[in-house]
Amino acid sequence: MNRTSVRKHLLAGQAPMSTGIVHLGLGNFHRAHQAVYTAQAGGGWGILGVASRSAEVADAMNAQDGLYSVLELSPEGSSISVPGVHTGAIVAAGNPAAVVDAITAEDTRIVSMTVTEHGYCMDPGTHRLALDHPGIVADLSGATPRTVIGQIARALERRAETHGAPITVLNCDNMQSNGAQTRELILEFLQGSKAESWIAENVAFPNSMVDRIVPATTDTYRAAAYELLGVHDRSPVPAEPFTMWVMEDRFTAGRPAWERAGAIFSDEVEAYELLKLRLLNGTHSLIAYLGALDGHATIPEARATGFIEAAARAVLEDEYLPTVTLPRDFDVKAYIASLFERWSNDALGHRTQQVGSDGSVKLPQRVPEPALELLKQGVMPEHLALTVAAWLCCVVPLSGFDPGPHARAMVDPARERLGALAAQSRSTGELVRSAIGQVFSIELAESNDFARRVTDYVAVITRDGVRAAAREAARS
Ligand code: CS2
Repeated sequence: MNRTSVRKHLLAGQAPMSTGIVHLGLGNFHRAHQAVYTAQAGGGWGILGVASRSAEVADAMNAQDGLYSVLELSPEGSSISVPGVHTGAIVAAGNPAAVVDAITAEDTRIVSMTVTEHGYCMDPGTHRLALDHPGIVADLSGATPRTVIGQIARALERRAETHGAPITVLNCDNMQSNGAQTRELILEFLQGSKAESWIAENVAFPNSMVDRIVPATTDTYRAAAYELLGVHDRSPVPAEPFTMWVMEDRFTAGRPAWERAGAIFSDEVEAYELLKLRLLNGTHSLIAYLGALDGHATIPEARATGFIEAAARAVLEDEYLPTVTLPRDFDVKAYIASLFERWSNDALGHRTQQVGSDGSVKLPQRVPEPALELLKQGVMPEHLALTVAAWLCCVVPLSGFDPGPHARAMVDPARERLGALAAQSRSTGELVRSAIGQVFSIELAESNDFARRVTDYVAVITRDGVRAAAREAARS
């Protein structure tokens, strides 16, 4: 695969690019989202892609002239394009100093990230930097930084000490107030540093809301990409046709004309963020956990199952929707209809195992705040309790219960910790309370009613099955 062989699919055309953007997290999401917007915006902006650990994607892209394809799949048909906007790809784990150098370089004007919720070393309860995280401890000791926060912080410090050119830090992960949150974490890391006042003047941290369903690459997608491209792509990215990006227009060193590609610049990003995190991501999690426990490999399969669709509608409409403020002139009915249509995309086959993975870092962004809000109003959020219970049943060993292959395949950084908690706990109630306290927040764990509901649902799922638990939630 090279520029000539895929010329007719190239979005960025043949124009020369320079690296204005360093992007941390060269996963499929970035490659089907920001990279596509940047290619379509034109203007010569190039991206240096930084993979966190695995060399697979970076090697494939470097062997292909920085190229890969985006395979858009829906029941209406498929199409392919090649963003062609990366100037190179490196791997952070093998060369952390190169990452700091790249962010420090004077012609880098934006550093952006999709490193997942897990990548920020943030304490989920306090939303502060986890100062006991081994990566943060090591980075603070003065070693070459390896965490994303450490790398950006040290690079900002070096920019302040050397050329002083301004830069924008653009978080593109599914986190509440993602820009402001990143700023807090970086300032905590740099506490007492001389760079603090320079950062206040020269670094912007716009909030952004990103949206596109992008599964992991498999051989099936490689074969489909080959059919449409006519050449082999080692690393194509499957994606749904829908894409959305809303961000604040605060960039201290310029930006691509992303609006040309359909991005929305808005002063209501927080409203969009919460709407998406709760209605889309929160409901998605419930579909994934109920689906996996009911034996479904994919989200469209799960969503087509009557009791799961009913639970999804209930959590979305009765528990998430009342806790958000809609952006101005927003057609929420059409948005909800489009979510159910997007989850039905069986040409894409997004896996329950993928959406269910990393629940211990994803769910804290989705569940506790709406749950607490409803509890304060005297309303028991039955389906939020069911979400937490179904997640626990998927990832915590519960005696005599087999959650099935899709749940067993879920990856979660807290699996070991939760396994230890399960071993120490004298009852399911004790396990549930400690898990909620450690993963979500003490405040939620202290709501005895909520913890009791979660405990009840865990008991019903393990004794009578997930369908019985969903029936109970629907009745309550
Ligand atoms: C999903 C998201 O895996 C998950 O938790 O909810 O990756 C979701 O597909 C994207 O945020 C859609 O924009």
